[in-house]
Amino acid sequence: MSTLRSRTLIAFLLLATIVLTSCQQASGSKISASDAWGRSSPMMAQTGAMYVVIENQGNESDRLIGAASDAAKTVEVHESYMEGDMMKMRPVEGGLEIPAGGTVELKPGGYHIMLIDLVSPLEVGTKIKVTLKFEKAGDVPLEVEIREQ
Ligand SMILES: [Cu+2]
Repeated sequence: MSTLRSRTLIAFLLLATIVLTSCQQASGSKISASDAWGRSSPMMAQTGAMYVVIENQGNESDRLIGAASDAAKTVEVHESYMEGDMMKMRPVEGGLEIPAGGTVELKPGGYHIMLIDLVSPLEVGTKIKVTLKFEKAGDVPLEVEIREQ
């Protein structure tokens, strides 16, 4: 094989590798979660809330359809809304969309993960485990640090 031909072949293989790698990264839903934290709860509280930033680096949208934790009996995806001047909340119908290439921030006063029937109060400095469930990406386990309000 001549030097020129082998160089062409190497260049072709490199290019093929790059194309394949970038396809793999972009296909489907690619979910990452960061900055997960929970709000500390008073001693007698039955419920708590946690927040997280969810990013989808894939090329298909995904949905956060539920969550589970051993820190609470029931875990729901909630949204906050105003009724008059009262802030209320309700479960997100049909799951929370995480658009392709997009970021959704769960934060106080907005979307949050509701922990209902806490097993024990959420104490500052401790950590709980919460698993987010996505329609396409499946289970995403999180370590959630409990912070001051
Ligand atoms: Cu809530």
